[in-house]
Amino acid sequence: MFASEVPLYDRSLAVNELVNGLVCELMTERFVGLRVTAAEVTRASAERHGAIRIGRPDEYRWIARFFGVFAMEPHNFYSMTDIGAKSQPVIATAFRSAARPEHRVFTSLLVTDRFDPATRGRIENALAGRTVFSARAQSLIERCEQEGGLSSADGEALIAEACTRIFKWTGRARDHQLYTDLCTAGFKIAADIACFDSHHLNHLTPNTLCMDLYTAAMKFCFGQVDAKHFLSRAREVLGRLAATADRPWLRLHLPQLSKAMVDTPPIVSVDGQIIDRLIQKLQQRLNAPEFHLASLKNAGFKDFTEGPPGGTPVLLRQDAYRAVAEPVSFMEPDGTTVQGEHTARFGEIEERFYATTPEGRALYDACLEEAERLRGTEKPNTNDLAAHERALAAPFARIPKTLEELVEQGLVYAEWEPTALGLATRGTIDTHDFVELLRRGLVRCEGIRYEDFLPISAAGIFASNLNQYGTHAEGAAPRTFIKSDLEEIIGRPIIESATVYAINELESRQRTLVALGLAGVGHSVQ
Ligand code: OOG
Ligand code: NI
Repeated sequence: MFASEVPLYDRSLAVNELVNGLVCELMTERFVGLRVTAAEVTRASAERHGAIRIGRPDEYRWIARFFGVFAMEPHNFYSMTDIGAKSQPVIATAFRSAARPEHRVFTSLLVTDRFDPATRGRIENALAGRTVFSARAQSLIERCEQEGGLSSADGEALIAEACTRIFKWTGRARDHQLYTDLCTAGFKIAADIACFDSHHLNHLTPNTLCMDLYTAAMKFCFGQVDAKHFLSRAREVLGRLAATADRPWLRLHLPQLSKAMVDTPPIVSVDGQIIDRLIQKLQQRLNAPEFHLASLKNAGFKDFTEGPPGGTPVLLRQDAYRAVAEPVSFMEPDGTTVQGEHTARFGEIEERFYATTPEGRALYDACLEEAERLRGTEKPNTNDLAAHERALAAPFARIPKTLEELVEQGLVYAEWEPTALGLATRGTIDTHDFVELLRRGLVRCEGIRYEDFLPISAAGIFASNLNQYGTHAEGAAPRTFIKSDLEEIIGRPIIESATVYAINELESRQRTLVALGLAGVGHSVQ
């Protein structure tokens, strides 16, 4: 549905799959004997999240119940209302499976008390008249809740409601005057919500195995950088990846590979000629007419990647090509139609890394702030990606680049297990300090992947695509929304993912101590 709806989306998926295919080929050179099938590349390239924006609290509750049918539960409360210059009048949570968090939907709710009373009234009035969930959709959701599931046919019917109605882009909107007034007043996000009749998907975000190569490839396809720049950037990025990719990198990026497939292959250094050959092959493919995105209607690629710089494996990196103006027919209150356009749907991409502990997150936030401060008011050359990378290196230097160091410094969550050596020496081990156990080779750990969002990055994405860097509240006394407000709206508790990451780590430590015979009285888990 989305690829047929959104301009350039299918091409961006294809570029990403080429990039991911190349990265996997590079890995088979570095890890001798590693095999990654085409199907595994496709799976690694699939969508990881989507975003929708909701207008009314009662609609938001229906959305929560809808996702409940798919065992997707609300995780974390995000408020965009108070994050400085990039603020937006929305609060949000993300619906995802707690057990299998591969896919998620970032779901925003417009908070109308941020607007002056007259504007607020017009927005609420426009929203009052719509019915996004048909009676059929509502009854299917209710049936699922009452009976603990749906028949296959009912499940299909609900999915059809989602694809043909609830999340469908129709190209039709209402009230061109309200739309124009909201956009002119700087409330494009409100216009995107209030003047449309569905919770149209704003974006769907595939997973990339190498953000820096993907962004360079897209900028090349858009004609923002020339072939020479692309080649030198690709060489730099892949050279670094070839030199640093280790087993934790493989586990993080290709979690579907078996343990044996990750643990057994010897690691060798990759010849520069091999890298050059791979890049030439990629460039040849990108030269095909279908990837000449510059010749299609486009608004180019976003300036810089949000999140940590490349090589700093924490949290989440995100980037996007900018939204293209799409034609919209506005139905007017008097029955006439006005032709207009709307610019909102863009092409995001993400790459996920390790979930940070509170200490790790505080360090990340401090580094980000430092980077912003250093950037100051200087206007960077937006297509000099290498220069941007150099500028981020210093402020982010304090964050270690390997899983081992991140774990040793307590900056990321990990799951632990005993090694064969650990089990063999059970009974003689004289420490239960995990860093020490790790050093002695008695335990091993696997980083826990971050499955959530970053409000500052999200605001950066909102901002660049609305072409509007934040809004300020015009309501007299806008309320500060907190998690329990949204919980009340959706009628169920919002899961704190940080707690879940921490519990997963603690449980794995406990199991490991038991397996090593270290869980006796007087030993606390630390
Ligand atoms: C949602 C922005 C949040 C992300 O990736 O951080 C988001 C939106 O634009 O509606 O999707
Ligand atoms: Ni997104």
